[in-house]
Amino acid sequence: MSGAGYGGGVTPANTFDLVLAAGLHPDDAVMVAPVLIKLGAPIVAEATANLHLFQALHPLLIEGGEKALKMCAATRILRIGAVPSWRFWRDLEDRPEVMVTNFSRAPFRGLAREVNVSTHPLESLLDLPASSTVPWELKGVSPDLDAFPLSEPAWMGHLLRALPAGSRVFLGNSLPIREWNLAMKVPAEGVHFYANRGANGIDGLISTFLGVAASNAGESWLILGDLSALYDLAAPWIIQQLDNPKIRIVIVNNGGGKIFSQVSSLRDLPDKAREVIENRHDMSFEPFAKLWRMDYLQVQNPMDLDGISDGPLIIEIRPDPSQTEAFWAAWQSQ
Ligand SMILES: Cc1ncc(C[n+]2csc(CCOP(=O)(O)OP(=O)(O)O)c2C)c(N)n1
Repeated sequence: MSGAGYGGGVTPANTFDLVLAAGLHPDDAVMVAPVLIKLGAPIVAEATANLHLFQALHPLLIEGGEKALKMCAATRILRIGAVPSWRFWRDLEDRPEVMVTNFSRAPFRGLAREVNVSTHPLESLLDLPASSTVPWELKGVSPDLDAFPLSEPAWMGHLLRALPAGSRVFLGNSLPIREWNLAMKVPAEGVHFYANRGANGIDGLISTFLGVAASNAGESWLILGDLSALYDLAAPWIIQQLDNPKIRIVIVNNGGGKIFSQVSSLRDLPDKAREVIENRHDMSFEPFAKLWRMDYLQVQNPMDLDGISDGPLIIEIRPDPSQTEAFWAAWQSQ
């Protein structure tokens, strides 16, 4: 059951009351979906788990991410795929009584604690006679995006609705991943999600996306932050060599690395220090589009996403900062 670097012969638990899923290649999602359907436990999935592709799983997919997880009393967690980006996951570090069973392509626990954690190759999930007791109900929580239509999370919802069937979507490393997971609903048919995550996650984001887009016959969308875009300005040189450059690079320009404005330990620093940490700026990405002879569109309202050019296209979104702030305040107190 275990391979080199995995759980070292530990037999995986086989009863679960919650599934956390993230970072599954669409082919891996096809492999694990039947097991999850049979298991019947609630699933909190990130977009990159690609589990929305299976209609039979829709009743098990719980909305509201972090908020839903906060109200969750699960003590036996099945994690599938990549390490989840939820705070809930990191807090499991200090909850050794919660049993965590990982099935993943990477032989890492994703938690520093060793007690009550085991890790197994993804394929071995298929051999597991898994069962679920689901002794409690996990309620989904929907964010009220309509009340803040020009906030960053609401823009993720607008983009989700603009994706045609068969699109490949690549989510940038920072807030786009978190905000997309919050706004996530079942997208058009056959939309697949990919992402870069981790300590060096903003490095080469546009280049990585273009690699993912290269073999795609449909549209390919990248959704990333402004600093991440600034970090990889040379990437579009390859576009001229791609067979099917139906490429949309969506830059969510909030004027800096705004993920750092959400880090509680930084909140009390003087504004000058926060300005430096966030690398605040007021740059436009129009000259970037011009440099690489790409079309450019600065969208002001969601309707601007209708009937966009075939591309390659840079879409710059300037979310309304006061609506974004008001959204987060409302969401935190909901
Ligand atoms: C190569 C590299 N350097 C630094 C970081 C740390 N880091 C994580 S997110 C981030 C800021 C990203 O800013 P932006 O792309 O504008 O997205 P936002 O936070 O506004 O969503 C930085 C610098 C990283 N992930 N990768």
